[in-house]
Amino acid sequence: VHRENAQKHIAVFAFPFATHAVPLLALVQKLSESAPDFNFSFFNTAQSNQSMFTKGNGFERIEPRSVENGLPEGFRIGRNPHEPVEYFLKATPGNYRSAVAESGLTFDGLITDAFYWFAKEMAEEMRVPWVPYFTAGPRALLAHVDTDNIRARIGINGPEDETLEFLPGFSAIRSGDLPEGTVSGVDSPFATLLQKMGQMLPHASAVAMNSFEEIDPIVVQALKSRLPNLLNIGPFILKCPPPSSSDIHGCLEWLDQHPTSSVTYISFGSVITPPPHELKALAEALEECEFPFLWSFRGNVEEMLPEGFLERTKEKGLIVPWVPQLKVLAHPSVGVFVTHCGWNSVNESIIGGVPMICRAFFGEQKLNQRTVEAVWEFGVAIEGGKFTKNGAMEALKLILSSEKGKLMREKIGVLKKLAFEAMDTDGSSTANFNFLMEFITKL
Ligand code: U2F
Repeated sequence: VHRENAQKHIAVFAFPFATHAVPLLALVQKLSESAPDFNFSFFNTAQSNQSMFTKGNGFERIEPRSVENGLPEGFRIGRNPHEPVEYFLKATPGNYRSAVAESGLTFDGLITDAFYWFAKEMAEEMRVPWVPYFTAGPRALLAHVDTDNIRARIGINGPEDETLEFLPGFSAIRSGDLPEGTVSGVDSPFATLLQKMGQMLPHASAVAMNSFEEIDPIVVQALKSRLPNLLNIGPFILKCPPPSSSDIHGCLEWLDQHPTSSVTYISFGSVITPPPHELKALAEALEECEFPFLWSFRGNVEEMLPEGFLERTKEKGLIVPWVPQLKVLAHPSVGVFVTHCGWNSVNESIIGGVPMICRAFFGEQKLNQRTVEAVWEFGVAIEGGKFTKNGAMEALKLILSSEKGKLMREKIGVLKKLAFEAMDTDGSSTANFNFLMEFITKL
């Protein structure tokens, strides 16, 4: 192929749901800053691209390109957040193939969300390397890479309390904690996607992930023996923090008015709103405990929280639709994070050194929750897996006003230090990022 200049071009395939595309774009942004000879095409749904490519954010040489979202005409988002994902997966990989063909471009490399196992085949056709980016943690990745092995050892749909001693680092993990689709719900399209991902990743050129080696050394070692060039490059948000403009509700100033480690921060990420009876139970617990709280709330507050709650707690609580979470968790006033255990939230809690109360919902969140509680021991899972008033009160008191809570804060402080060290100029994640950079620039 004749080229006009020495510019090389990399195709990037994003997964447009939950917090997947944001960290992938952050990685591409940093790669593009360090590799001026490269152009990037960011293939993603138009909607997801629109939410990220805002003017003035420094995305030179990264071209957003649209792929079909697969939604039927007139589709309206209902209560089930997984529905658009199912439609999208039906259109995939055809939508990526046609978007690449329509671009008319020739690419020198393929960087994709790790979910896209099919990119391996496309990369082979293009005769270029494939670098998948896994946006969750090392334990989830090991569960996916070893899915066939795990199924052979403990079967499908077996008892949920069997521990996984045979998997490195997993002796405190029970089969019921594994990511959805590993040994239960195995017939869903998503389970198939994850299984194929696990089978295909060992054939990638390198596998990048948003974590750091010191977080879970045994598991990372096991992954290194299974995957070529495993590159933990995170917590990447330290290298590429979100734009600082977003504290429109004045959360940080509000936090300034509270004593150290006193505030409960609550968020369930970008996809989930807990069911009404659980929200009510959590609200009642907050009201009775009288700890100050900051709540990033998805949905209609008046409708979903107990009658009169807002008025009664206005001195104690601040409820807003979105907060600058990284900064909130890094604020000294925050004492505990009530979370769904999405991987980005776990990373940010570690960066802030804030213990967690976990209420996992889907995907690999239960595995993150179990790891926080039983391996790292700097948080608790909510009793019975769902919010009740008593369960929430117990957990809040444990972390905010007991010796055990203090110990948890110390333990997460240790991992916080390791996270910052990994991202330091001579840290492991920096070395891994530099390796990735070199790999790309040699293309
Ligand atoms: C999916 O996760 P989610 O998007 O539901 O949750 P997180 O991974 O925790 O990411 C939420 C991000 O949104 C930010 C927050 C995180 O970076 O800082 N945020 C914010 O800035 N302000 C707010 O008020 C609320 C949130 C999935 F559900 C998980 O299971 C996966 O682990 C994850 C990564 O693959 O994606």
